[in-house]
Amino acid sequence: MGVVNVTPDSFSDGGRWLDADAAVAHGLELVAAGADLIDVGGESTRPGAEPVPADEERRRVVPVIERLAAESRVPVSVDTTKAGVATAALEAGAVIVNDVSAGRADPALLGVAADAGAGFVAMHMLGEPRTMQDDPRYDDVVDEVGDFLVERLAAARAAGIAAAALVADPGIGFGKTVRHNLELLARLREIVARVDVPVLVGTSRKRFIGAVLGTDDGHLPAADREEGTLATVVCALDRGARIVRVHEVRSAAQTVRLLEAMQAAEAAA
Ligand code: PMM
Repeated sequence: MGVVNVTPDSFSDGGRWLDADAAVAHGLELVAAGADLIDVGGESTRPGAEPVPADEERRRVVPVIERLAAESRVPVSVDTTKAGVATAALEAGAVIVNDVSAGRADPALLGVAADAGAGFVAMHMLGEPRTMQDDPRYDDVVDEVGDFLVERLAAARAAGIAAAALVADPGIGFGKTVRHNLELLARLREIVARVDVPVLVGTSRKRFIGAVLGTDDGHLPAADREEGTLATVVCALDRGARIVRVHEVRSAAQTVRLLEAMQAAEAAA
């Protein structure tokens, strides 16, 4: 899944694709580089981010989705927590709703996805973007994220979303310390085993990668987290993730192809 953020303030690429033409061109580049899905977002979910009004979010994403849906051969998802934005995005040609609140921020959103027959990504987040990194605590992060996902997937099915349209995401970086993120990745198999739907993982350029790789005098900047991202892509796919959400598709697609070749060789051995 390639990311197109039509926002002024996303942590890794904020402001770069705010112009619709630039965003569409970027999305098409990601498809050419091997993306099987394109995720378009108009509200930054970086830690501390303030919410964006629905009208503004709609104005950012709809023209981009319209053109990407018409001009690319891959499914387009909309990264939103708002039912109104999801409705407009689905009308514009999106076929998946990627909701970092898993249907909690706007209770009408699950019904919108159900009525449209859209796919739905339910992601775990502790708290909300404005406050989620304040002091996240868990007794057992893997168990608690798994419990949450099982509950939200049941809510999505109860709202009428088909089981085959669901995807679960542990929400790397959303209300988690470096240690929580590393543990979720290392023990991803436990989550994969609990949710009976494909698992999506989004680690791309996230802060915990900068924290692990940074020197004592500070974090590694987002632009320098590409190699670290690929290490997490290998880990997530090897432990059963089916979709990885990344900014740099070319290197991730190559990584996926090598992993698949090795898995095929292992199966044939
Ligand atoms: N991460 C971000 C935004 N949306 N959606 C899902 N399903 N999973 C994620 O991990 C995720 C997401 C934040 O990253 P960005 O600001 O680079 O888009």
